[in-house]
Amino acid sequence: MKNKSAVPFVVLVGGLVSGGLYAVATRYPTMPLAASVQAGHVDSAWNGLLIVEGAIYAVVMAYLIYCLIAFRAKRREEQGEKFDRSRGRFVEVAWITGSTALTLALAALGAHELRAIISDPAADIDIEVRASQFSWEFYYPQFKTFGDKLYMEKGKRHRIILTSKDVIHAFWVPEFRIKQDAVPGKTIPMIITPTVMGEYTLLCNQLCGRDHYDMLAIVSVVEHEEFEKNMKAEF
Ligand SMILES: [Cu+2]
Repeated sequence: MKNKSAVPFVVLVGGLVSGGLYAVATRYPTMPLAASVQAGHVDSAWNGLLIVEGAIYAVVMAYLIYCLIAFRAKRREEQGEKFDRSRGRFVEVAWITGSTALTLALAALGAHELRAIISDPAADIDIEVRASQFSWEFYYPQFKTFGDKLYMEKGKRHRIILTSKDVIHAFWVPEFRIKQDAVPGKTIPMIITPTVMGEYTLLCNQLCGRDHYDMLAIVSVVEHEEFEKNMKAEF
């Protein structure tokens, strides 16, 4: 059982390991619900990364198992069979070129999805989000309405205009996958397009003081009529 049988062994066992990983990953998803267009972009970059990492892990593990069996010592005092070094240079070059190409490809994938998230800043609804110790305040300039609940309309592009009154906070709604620091003295815009109706939680994701843990707000994604109705009164 030498180099000749390495390839079919690695393919078979690697296939089994990556199949197992795929089954577990799809059965037990690690991400919360994806409730925005931007979440789709983040998730496809994340899933692409996981698939490549899973495949590499499976191949390396399969080859490790192969080596344990193929080059084992027959008896305690014996040395195992020596590895055939004649193709070492080829393996080395292939590994380095392959992993360099792969790293660049993954960076390109990440850049592609990031560009889809941050480009085209045209928005339907502007929302000024003001963070302070330890609460959130929302202002809708088009409607001249204030509130402490973040209302969003399903399917519309919202420009979140993020500011902070005191220290650094961070805007984070896990279901939208967008996380952005709110920095005093800076105004930071970002686009969020919610796709699933429901209530979510906005969390502060930057340790900002004693009640940081309690710096939460309700995010409510609603249909057009309800959104308009809520904009008529302070909430
Ligand atoms: Cu905070």
